[in-house]
Amino acid sequence: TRHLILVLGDQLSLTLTSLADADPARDVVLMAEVLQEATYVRHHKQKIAFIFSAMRHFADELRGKGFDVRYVTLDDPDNAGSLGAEVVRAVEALRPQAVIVTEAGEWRLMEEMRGWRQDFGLPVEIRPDDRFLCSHAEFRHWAAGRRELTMEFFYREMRRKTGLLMEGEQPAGGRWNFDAENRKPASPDLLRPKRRRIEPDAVTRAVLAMVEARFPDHIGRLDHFGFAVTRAEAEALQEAFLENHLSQFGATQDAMLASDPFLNHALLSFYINIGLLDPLAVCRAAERVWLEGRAPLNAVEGFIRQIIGWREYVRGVYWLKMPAYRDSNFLEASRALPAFFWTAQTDMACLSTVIGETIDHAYAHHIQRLMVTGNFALLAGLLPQAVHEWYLEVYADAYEWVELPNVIGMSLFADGGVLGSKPYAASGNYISKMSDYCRTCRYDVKVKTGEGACPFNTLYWDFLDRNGEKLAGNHRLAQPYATWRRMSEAQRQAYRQSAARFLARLDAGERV
Ligand code: FAD
Ligand code: DLZ
Ligand code: SF4
Repeated sequence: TRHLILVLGDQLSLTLTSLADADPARDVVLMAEVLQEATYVRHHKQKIAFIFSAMRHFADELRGKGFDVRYVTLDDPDNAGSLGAEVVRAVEALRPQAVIVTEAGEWRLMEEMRGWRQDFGLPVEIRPDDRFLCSHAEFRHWAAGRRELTMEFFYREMRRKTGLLMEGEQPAGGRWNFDAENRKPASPDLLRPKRRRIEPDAVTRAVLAMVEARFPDHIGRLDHFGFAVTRAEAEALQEAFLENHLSQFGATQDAMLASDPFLNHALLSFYINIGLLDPLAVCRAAERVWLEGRAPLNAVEGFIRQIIGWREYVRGVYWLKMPAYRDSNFLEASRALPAFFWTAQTDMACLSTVIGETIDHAYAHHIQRLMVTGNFALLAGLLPQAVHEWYLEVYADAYEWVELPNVIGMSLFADGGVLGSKPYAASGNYISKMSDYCRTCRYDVKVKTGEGACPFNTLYWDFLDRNGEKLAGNHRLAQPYATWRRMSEAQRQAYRQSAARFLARLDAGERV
C-alpha cells in the first residue's frame, strides 16, 4: 500500500482533498465507526445512526469507483475504539508509506492528528478542507486589525468572492440584505407541502438496530428516523426544498408553530455538514430559482446569507479563537442544566415543544434554538459549557466548529461580544408574538410577576438586573435598562423575588 487515506464521518465528499490524487490501485481508504467519536458527548441516537449509515453508503460509493475501502463497523470484534487506534491497526496490517487525511472540523480531533506523525513514526499529511469558501488564512486576514468582527461585512466579501446575487460590483436589487422584508410572525398554512421522509433501506435498518442496542441511554427516538443517507437522496431533498419552500423561506424564518416543526426551513444542514451536499452548489441552485423568477430576492438572499455568511463566519471565528473560546464565560453563569432538557417534562409550553421536537427529530430550527432553549439558558444563567455539550449532543447537524460559536457566542453572549454586539435576551412577549406556543401554556405570558407569571418575563428583568455591571454600559441595551430604572422599587423587587422563587424550584429539581 502506498497511502492510507483516513476519511472521517463528516467528510463524505468525493471532492475531498485527501482523495484528490488517490490511486485506487495503490491506496487504501480507511473509514471507522468508533466508540470514541460516538461518545465524546452522548450524541442523539438519530445523529449516530445518520452518520454511520451515511458512512456505509459513502464507502459503497467509493467502492463503486474502484477504491479499496477498509471499513470497520462498530460491532467488529477487533474494533480498537478510536480513530487513532484504528489508524494504528491499519498501518500494522497494510504498512503504507504515508497516512493522508483532510483536516478535522473539530479542534479536539485536529490536536490529536497533529501528534500522529510522532505517535506512529511515519509521515502523516494533513490537507486543508476546501469544502469551505473561506480558508483559515483568508479569515485571519479579514479579521486582522478589525475592532469588531461584523458578520455583515464578512458576508459582503463572500458575495463578491462568489459573485452570488451580484450585478457587477453591485448587489442584486441594490441592497446587500433584505431582512427588513423577512421575519413575519407565525400563521398556519395548511397548504404547505409536507416534508418527505426517506424510508430507511436495509443498510440503515441494520444501523438503527445496532444503535438502539449499543446506545440505549442516549437521548432520542429512532422510530422517526427519515434522514437522507446518500448523495442522491440528499440532492432530492434539496430540490424539494428549492421547489416547495424557498420562496417562503424569508417570511417564516423566525416563526414558530406547535403544529409544524419545520415550516419553510431547508433541513439541509445535516447533509451540508457531512459533505453529501456542497454549500456553494446549494447556493448556486437557490440563485437559479431566483433568476427563473420562482422565488423572491428577499427569500433567496436570506437563505444564501445563512450559508456563505453565517456558516463560513462561525467557522472562521471558531478557528480564530480556539481553544480558549470553549471556556468563555463572560457573564459567569454557573447553573446546571435542568433535567427537562433531556425529557421535555416542563410546564413551559415553548420549551416542552422545542425539546420534544428535538428528541423526536434531532432537529430544531434556528429561532427555536436561539430564542427558546438558548434564550432560556441565557436568562436562567446556565453554565455555558454544559449548554454547549447539550447542543452538540442533541442536534444531528452539530459539530463543534459550527455549534460552539452559535451557542457560546450568538446565544449565550459568553464570549462577551465577539460574535454579536448584545445578548439575544427576550421576555415572553417575543415568544408570544412569533409563535402559538403560549396559547396552551400553564403560564400566562401577560402576567409579569407572581403566581402564574411566564418565567421568561420574570427571568428577563432579573437577568438584566443580575448582570447590570457587565451589560448596563452596552448602548444596544440602553432602552431596557432605562425601562428597568424607571420602574418602582416595589416592581423591581417583585421581579427579583419571582425570579428567585422560580430559580430555587429549578435548582431543587421541582417541576417547573
Ligand atoms: P435553514 O434555517 O434553512 O438555513 C439554511 C442553511 O444555512 C442551514 O442548512 C445552515 O447550513 C446554514 N445556517 C443557518 N444559520 C446558520 C448559523 N447560525 N450558523 C451556521 N450555519 C447556519 N447549525 C449547524 O449546522 N450545527 C449546529 O450545531 C448548530 N447549532 C446551533 C446552536 C444555536 C444555539 C443556534 C442559535 C444555531 C445553531 N446552528 C447550528 C445554526 C442553525 O440553527 C442551523 O444551521 C439550522 O437550524 C439548520 O437547519 P436548516 O438546514 O433547516 O437551516
Ligand atoms: C460525529 C461522529 C460520530 C458519531 N461517529 C463517527 C465515527 O464513528 N467515525 C468517524 O470517522 N467520525 C464520526 N463522527 C464524526 C467525527 O466526530 C468528526 O469527523 C469530528 O468531530 C471532526 O469534525
Ligand atoms: Fe413560554 Fe411563557 Fe409562552 Fe409559556 S407563556 S409558552 S413559558 S413564553
